[in-house]
Amino acid sequence: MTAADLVVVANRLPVDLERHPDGSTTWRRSPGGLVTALEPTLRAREGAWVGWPGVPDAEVEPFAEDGLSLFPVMLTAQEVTDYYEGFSNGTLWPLYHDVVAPPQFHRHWWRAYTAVNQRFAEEVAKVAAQGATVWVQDYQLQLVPGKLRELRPDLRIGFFLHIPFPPVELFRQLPWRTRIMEGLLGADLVGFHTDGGVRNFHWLAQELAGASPDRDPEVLHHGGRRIRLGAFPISIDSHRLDELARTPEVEKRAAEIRTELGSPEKIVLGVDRLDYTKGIDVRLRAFHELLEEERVSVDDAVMIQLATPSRERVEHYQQMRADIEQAVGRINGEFARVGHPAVHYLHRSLPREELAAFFLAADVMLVTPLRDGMNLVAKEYVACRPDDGGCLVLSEFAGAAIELTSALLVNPHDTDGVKEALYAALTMNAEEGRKRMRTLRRQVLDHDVDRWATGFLEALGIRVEQ
Ligand code: GDG
Repeated sequence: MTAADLVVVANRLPVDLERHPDGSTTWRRSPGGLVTALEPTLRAREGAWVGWPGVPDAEVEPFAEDGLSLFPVMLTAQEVTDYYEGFSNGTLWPLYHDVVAPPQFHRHWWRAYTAVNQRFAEEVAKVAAQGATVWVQDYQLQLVPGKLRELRPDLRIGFFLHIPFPPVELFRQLPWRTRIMEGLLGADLVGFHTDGGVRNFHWLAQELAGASPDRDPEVLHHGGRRIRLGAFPISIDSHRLDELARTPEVEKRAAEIRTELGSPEKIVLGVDRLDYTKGIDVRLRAFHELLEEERVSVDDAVMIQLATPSRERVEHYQQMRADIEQAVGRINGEFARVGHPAVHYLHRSLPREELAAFFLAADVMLVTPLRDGMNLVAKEYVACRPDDGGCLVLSEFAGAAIELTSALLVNPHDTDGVKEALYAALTMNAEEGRKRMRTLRRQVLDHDVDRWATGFLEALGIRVEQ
C-alpha cells in the first residue's frame, strides 16, 4: 500500500473484527458519525485510517477497501484492560466529565496508556507520506501528537477531543497532567466542541507546559512552534436522517410504536449509551415525581428508555446499570397496570431505522446529561422531525445546548427544574412547540457533520473539495 496524504487515527477502526466460534473472522462496518463524516474526504484522497479492530490479541494485516486503507493496531488483552478500560475509561472519562464518578489513578494504567499511544504513533509514522496531514481523534490518544512529532516533524497534525476538556482545578488532579498537555501541544491544531474547552486548555497549557500566549486568544507558542486552538462543534448527517424520517417505512413504524404502547397521549423518550454521565437517573426521578404528584398518569404518558450496552466490564457501569434498573422497577411497581408499564426499558442496541421511528413517535425527548461533550442524540431527534413536532428537553451541560437554544434547557442537578420542564413539554401548546422545533431544525440542518469536518481540516490548512 502506498503512503497516505491524509491519515485519521482513532482508538477504533471504522470496521470491527468479528471472531466466529469456528475460529474464522469477518469484518463488520461500524458506521458511526465520524466515519460518515470523513469517509468521502478520505476516499477522495486515498486516505488511511489507523485504529484498533475491537478485539484483543488480533494481529491483522493492513487492507484496502474502496480507496481507503485500514491499518489495524494490535492491543493485548492486558492493554485493553489497562489502557482502554483503565486509563481511558476509569481515569480520563470521569475526570473530564466533571468527576461525576470518582476517577481512579493507577500508575500501571498510565504505563499502558503511554505504551499504546507510542504504538499508534509508530504505526502512523510508517503509513503517512512526506508532509501528510494526520488527524488524531479523542481522549484515548492524547499523547499521539507529541510522540508523532518526534518521529515525523514533517507532518501536519490535528487533534480533536470529543469529550469536554475539564475545568482547570479538575485537570490539575491528574498526576500525569504535564505529560498529557505536552502530548496535545505536539499538534498544530487542537480542536474542542466548545469555547469553554478552548479557554481551559489555553490556561493550562501556559501553567503546566510553559506555553506562551499570543495576541490571538486561539493561538499558543510552544517549543518554537505555533499551535492553533478552536471550537468545532460536531454534528450529524442531518439531511440523511431527515430523509430517513420521511420514508413511509419509518412513518408507519412510528405509528405502530404508538399503537403498541396502547396509544398514550404522550410518549416520553430517552436514548443513550448506558453511561453515568447521561443523567438517566435524573429523568427517571422527574417522571416518578410527576406520577406521584398525580400531575401525570400512565394513561396519558408513557416513558421509554433505550439504553445501549456500554463498557460493561468497568465497575462504575455495573453499579449504575443496577441502580437504573432498580429505579425502573420501582416506578413500574408503583404505577404500572397489567399490560401498561409506566416505563419501558430496553437494554440493547436498535437498528438505525427503528431508532428514527422512536424519535418520530416521541412527543418529548429527554436529554439530561450531567456533562456531555456535544450529545448527538439531541441533534438526531431534531433531524428526525420533518413534521416540526415533538419537544426537546436538553441539559445545559451538554455541548449541544450552546447551539440548540430553542430547546427547553434544564440544569440536571435541579430535580424540580427538570420535572417542571418535563411537565411544560408535556403540556406545551402545539404552536409554540412547532415554532421551537422549526428553529432547532434550521440550526441542525445548516450545520451538519460534513461542515464540521471541512471546518476542522481547513483550519488545519488543507483545502477540502466540496
Ligand atoms: C461521544 C461524546 C459527543 C445510541 N443508541 C443507539 C444508537 N445510538 C447512537 C446515537 C448517537 C450515538 O450512539 C451516541 O452519541 P452521543 O453523542 O449521544 O454520545 P457518546 O457516545 O457519549 O459520544 C459526545 C460524541 O462523542 C461525538 O463527538 O457528542 O458528547 O460523549 O449517534 O444515535 N445507534 C443505534 N442504535 C441504538 O440503539 N443505531
